[in-house]
Amino acid sequence: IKAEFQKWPWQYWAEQRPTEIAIALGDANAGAVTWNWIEVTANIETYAQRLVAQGVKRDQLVAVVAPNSIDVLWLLLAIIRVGARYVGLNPKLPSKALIEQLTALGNNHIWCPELDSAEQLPGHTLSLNPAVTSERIIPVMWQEHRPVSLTLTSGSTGLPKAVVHHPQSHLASASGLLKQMTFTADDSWLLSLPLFHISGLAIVWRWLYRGARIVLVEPALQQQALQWVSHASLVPTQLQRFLDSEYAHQHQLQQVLLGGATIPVSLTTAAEQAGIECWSGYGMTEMASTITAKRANSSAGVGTVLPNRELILRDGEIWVRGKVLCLGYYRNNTIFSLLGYDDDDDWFATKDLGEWHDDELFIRGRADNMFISGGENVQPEDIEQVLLQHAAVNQVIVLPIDDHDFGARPVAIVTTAQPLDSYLVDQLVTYMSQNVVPHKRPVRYLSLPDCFTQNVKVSRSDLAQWLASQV
Ligand code: 4YB
Repeated sequence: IKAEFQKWPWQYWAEQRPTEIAIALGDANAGAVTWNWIEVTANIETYAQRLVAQGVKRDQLVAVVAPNSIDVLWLLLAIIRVGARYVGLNPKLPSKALIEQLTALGNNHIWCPELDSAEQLPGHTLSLNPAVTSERIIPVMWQEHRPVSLTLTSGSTGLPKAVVHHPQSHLASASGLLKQMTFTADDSWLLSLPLFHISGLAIVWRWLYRGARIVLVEPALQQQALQWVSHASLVPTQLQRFLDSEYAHQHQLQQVLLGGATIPVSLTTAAEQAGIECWSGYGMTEMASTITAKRANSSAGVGTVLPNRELILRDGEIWVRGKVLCLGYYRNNTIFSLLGYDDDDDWFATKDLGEWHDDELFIRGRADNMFISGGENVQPEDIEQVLLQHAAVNQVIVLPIDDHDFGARPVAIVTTAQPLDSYLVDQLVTYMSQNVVPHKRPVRYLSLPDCFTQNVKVSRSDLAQWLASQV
C-alpha cells in the first residue's frame, strides 16, 4: 500500500494493477462499461491532450458546472494532469448566483453542458471533443504540493469560500480514514455525492489512494446502485431513503461513511440491522472531508480524531489542524491563509461547538446558529437532537422566527415518516413539552419542502428565506 506517490497515482496503478477494473459505469446487472488502470491512464492522457489543444495551461482555473458523470471524472483527472486547477460548481445554482461566483473566482475556462447560454458565462467554453491536430508532450510532473482543487463552501453570509487543496491534503485525508475503515483494492466505492462537494472529491482520492474501483451511475440509478457496491458515502437522508426502498432487502453494501449533518442513532441502528456497517463521521471542506469518525454504535457522538488530523476544544469551540488542512482560500487569483494573524497559532477555528464525553467527540452545533429567545440562549441543534429521537422524525432543521415578546422563538421544519397532520403535530408538541424547557419548544412545525432535500445539505440561510415567506 502506497502512502506517497512518486508519479501520477493512475500511472502507478497502471504498473501495479494494470488489468484490474478501476472504473465501472452504469448498471452492474445490464453490463457496466469498465476501464482498467491502463485504459484509465490512456484516457486521462487523451482528455489532457484535448484540454491542451483548447489552451488550458498549468495553474489556470477550470470551472466544471455539471452533475456527476464520467465526463466530469475524466475532466477532473485531466485538469490535474495538465497542472491546472479544478473547481466544481453546483449546476442547480440560479444563473445569477453562478455568474456571481464565477466572476469572483476568475476562472479561465468553463465546462457547463446543461446550460444553453454557456457562451455568456465567464471563462472560455471548453468542448469535450475538439479536434486535436497534434499531440504534444505535457511536461507536468506529479507534485504533491501543487494546488489541484477548489471547493466552494458556504458560510452563513456572503459568497461561498473557495477552499484550495493539494494532493497531499486529499491523500492524507484518504490514508487516515482508511486506517480505520477497511477499503481494499478489490472493493468498489460508489460516487454517491457530487464532485462539487468535498465529500464527492474525497471518494475519488480514496479510490486513487487505494487503487480500488470507483462506480458511477446515472442519477436515476443512484438508489439501486447501492446494492452493487461495497462502499458508499452518504448524508443521513440518502441512507434513510435507501433503507426505505425495495433495494435494501438484498444488497452487497458493506460499509457506509456518513457525515455532513447530525447522524441519528436510530438510522445507523436500522442500517446495521440491514447488514450495513455504518461509520459516523464529522468533517468539513477545509479539512478535506472527514476529521473524526467511529463505527456507529448506540451513542450519538462522532468518535475520535483520525490520523493526520488534530483537534482541540477552546471555550467549547472546535479548532483543527494537520496534514489534511487546505492551503487556504482563493480570492483575486491569490491563495490566502485561513489562519489568524498570530504566527504561533496554526489552529483553524471551525465555528462548530463540541464536547468530549468518554473520549468521544459530540457536535453541539454551530456557534453562529445560536439565537436568543426571551433572554435565553437557544442552540437550534440542541432542539433538533431531541426531535430526531422521536420515532416519526427523519430530519429536522430548527430556525428562529421573530417574536414580539421573546425577540425570537424556535420553529421546527421537519421531514416525517408519516404525514405531518394535526395529530402528529400534537404528538410532537406533547413530546417536546415532556423533554425540553419551555424556551426550547418549537412554536410551529412545518414540512420541509422537497427542493431543500435535493442538495448535499439543507442550506439554513435559504431555508430561513423560505420561512420568512411562510409567516
Ligand atoms: C456536522 C457533521 C456531523 C459535518 N454532525 N454536523 O467523506 C466524508 O467525510 C463524508 C461522507 C458522507 C457524507 C459527507 C461527508 C463529508 O465530507 C462532509 C463534510 C462537510 O459537510 N463539509 S462542509 O464544509 O460542507 O460542512 C461542514 C460542516 O458540516 C461542519 O462544520 C459541521 O457544521 C457540519 N457537520 N459533519 C453535525 N456529523
